[in-house]
Parts: sequence; structure tokens; C-alpha cells
Amino acid sequence: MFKLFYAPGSCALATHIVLEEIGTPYELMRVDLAGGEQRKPEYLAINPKGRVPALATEQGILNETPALLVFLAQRFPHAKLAPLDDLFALARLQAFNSYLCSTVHVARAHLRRGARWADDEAAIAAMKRKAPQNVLDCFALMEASMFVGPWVMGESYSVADPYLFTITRWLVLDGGNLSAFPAIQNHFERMSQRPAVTRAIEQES
Ligand SMILES: N[C@@H](CCC(=O)N[C@@H](CS)C(=O)NCC(=O)O)C(=O)O
Repeated sequence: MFKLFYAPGSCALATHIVLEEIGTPYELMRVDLAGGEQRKPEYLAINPKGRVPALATEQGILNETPALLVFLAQRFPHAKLAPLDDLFALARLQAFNSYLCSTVHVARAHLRRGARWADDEAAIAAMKRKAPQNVLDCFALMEASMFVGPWVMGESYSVADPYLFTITRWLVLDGGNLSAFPAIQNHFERMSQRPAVTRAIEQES
């Protein structure tokens, strides 16, 4: 059975929702980020990066959200969560997920995790001030030129949808306003109604 190492409200929610969409049995393994469990030897043996999510599979442990998402889509093709028979469409899906992972997530991390990039208190405060605008700029780009609609990649729901939902949810919880991004706002509202999403959020709360 899969084991998902997660922390409530973290980026692991995207993988958690996908596991719920698929309906395969899995175990949730909560990692206490506030208590520093991710830096203890026991967890570093699971993910040497000291981050969630990590997914224990029958072949070994995987980390990095885009890899987990495409692995699950390929491992459970019946769930139709990625365009597996269309190389170009699959690459576009990977491009969207890579942007969320390497740019939007990292832009938002400057709000709370500035100490990763600087020791100087003034520099950390400056990054914190700049982070919200950087995140909004990412959403403007996704709204204008990446999000197809009604789902991220167009007519077919895919693993990019729970991932976008997870990152949009951070923007909402941080007090950001979605009204400048009507397509993504509409996506967020529709995602919030999906049973797999409500179940995952409930299980994490
Ligand atoms: N690139 C990784 C990022 C993972 C990541 O940064 N996870 C955060 C939670 S959203 C974390 O574990 N933070 C713990 C820490 O920074 O100590 C992914 O997308 O899976």
C-alpha cells in the first residue's frame, strides 16, 4: 500500500487529492513540520531533502510533487489523470506543473521561509514584502497564457488541477484576492466542490 508523507495544508495536498481521485488504498503519514520532524534522522532517511511530500511505493520512495503526480497518473492509467498517449500534451502538463513547483511555490516560500536565502533580517523582511507581488505576477501569467480552461489543460481534468488548486488555496489563505484571475477563481470554486478535494482537506484538518 502507498504511504503519503504529508503535512496539513502543504503542497502534499496535491498528491493527497490525486490519491483520493484514484481511489487506491494508501496510508497518510503526518510529518510535524512545526516541530522540526522533517529534519530528524528518521524522516531524512525517507526524504533526505527534509521536505514533504514523499510517497512510499512498491518500488521505493519518491519525492518532488511533479514526479509524484505523473507517477500516479501513469501507474493508474484508468483514472485518466494525464494525456499518456500524447507526448506533446504530456510535456505541456509537465511544463505547467514545473512552473508551479519551481516558480510559484518558490515565490510564495519567500513569504515564510526567507531564512533559506538570507541570514540578514533586513533582507528577509525585504523578501517577505516582495513575495506577495511575485506570487500575483505568477497568477497573472498563468491566467493570461497558461491556463486553458475549464481545466488547467483544457477539456480533460488532470493532475495539474489538484496542484493548481493547492497553490491557489495558499493565495486565498494568505488573504490574496482572486478576482483579478476569473478563470483561476472559477477553477478554484469548482475544485472546492469535488468530493476528492473535500475528503482530502477533511482528512488533513
Ligand atoms: N519541490 C518540492 C518542495 C517541497 C516543499 O518545499 N515542501 C514544504 C511544504 S509545502 C516543506 O516540506 N517544508 C518544510 C521545510 O521547509 O522545513 C515539491 O514540490 O515537492
